[in-house]
Amino acid sequence: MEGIKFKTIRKIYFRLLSLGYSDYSSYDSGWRATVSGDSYENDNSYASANIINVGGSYAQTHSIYPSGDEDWVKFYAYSGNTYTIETFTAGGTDVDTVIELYNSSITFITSDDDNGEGRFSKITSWSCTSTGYYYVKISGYGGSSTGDYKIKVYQP
Ligand SMILES: [Ca+2]
Ligand SMILES: [Ca+2]
Ligand SMILES: [Ca+2]
Repeated sequence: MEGIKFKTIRKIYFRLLSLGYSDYSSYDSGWRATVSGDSYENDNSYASANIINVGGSYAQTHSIYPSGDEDWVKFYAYSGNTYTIETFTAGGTDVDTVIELYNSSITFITSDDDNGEGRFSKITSWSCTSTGYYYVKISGYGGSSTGDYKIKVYQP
């Protein structure tokens, strides 16, 4: 019986590996595994958005998992500056991202599906006209695509 349980754990563990997960903090040391996606969860609404600093070196690695997952990040932008918001491969299983940009009142500004590499999203040279926090919602295309991605916000 113990042997059967152990095999089940290893199967889930290797599934996580194959998805490119580098964070096993959600992995239950008991024989039940809890798959909960990336280490930034729960970030499924603007109210729980994580801050992402502006600059290519501040790229964050996330995943869209499970199916239907949404990730929200926010960045501080200054009026008069332009910003590029880009998702790109994390080296694992790529998700087909869709990104949406909102202002601090969660009013929709713009969105993109596939302007980045492959099926990744990129909002290029968005001009900020009001200083404050801006929110980015990242989801999987059609609400069904899952996998890993990186995101960065930078001044082009
Ligand atoms: Ca996620
Ligand atoms: Ca999420
Ligand atoms: Ca896409």
